[in-house]
Amino acid sequence: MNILKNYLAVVLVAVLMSACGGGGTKEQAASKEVAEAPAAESATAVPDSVALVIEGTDNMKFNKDELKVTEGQVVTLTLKHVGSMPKGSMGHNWVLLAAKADPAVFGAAATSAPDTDYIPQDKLDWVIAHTPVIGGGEEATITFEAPAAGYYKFICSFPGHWGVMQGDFVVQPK
Ligand SMILES: [Cu+2]
Repeated sequence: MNILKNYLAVVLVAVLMSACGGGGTKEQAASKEVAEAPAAESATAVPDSVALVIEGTDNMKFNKDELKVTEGQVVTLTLKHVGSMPKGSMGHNWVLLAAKADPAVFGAAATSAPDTDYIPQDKLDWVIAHTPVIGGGEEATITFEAPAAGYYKFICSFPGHWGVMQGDFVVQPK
């Protein structure tokens, strides 16, 4: 009787060991799937256009401090004023400045340009694109082509706003 018990125990161990050995096949299958993945990814193309939305608030803030696009893309940007204060006291615009522009100098000059959406007309070569000034509950959409790859600044040029209402506009190479 004891001999039979021992024999069964040996058989059981042998079965367990062969079950563990089977795990190797699964691991091999998984690593094969990983190796095939990159080919599928490289087929993804950059879209020709991109739509961006940025919000301005009654607290003098943009809801984003970075926007990213790819060189050559047609950019459709919508600025939404999600507050309720009027354009005269808490107006916002969105201005994309050229890389050579100095935001502080532009912001200071903008205060004397209320009739042109706070875009100083003697500094138009510093402006890549801009929306009009809007008030609470309003929105404005503009379309422009993304400039050359690099880092740009966007600001709101309403008097006193550029210092806090600003962010990076990143243009990635194609
Ligand atoms: Cu503003």
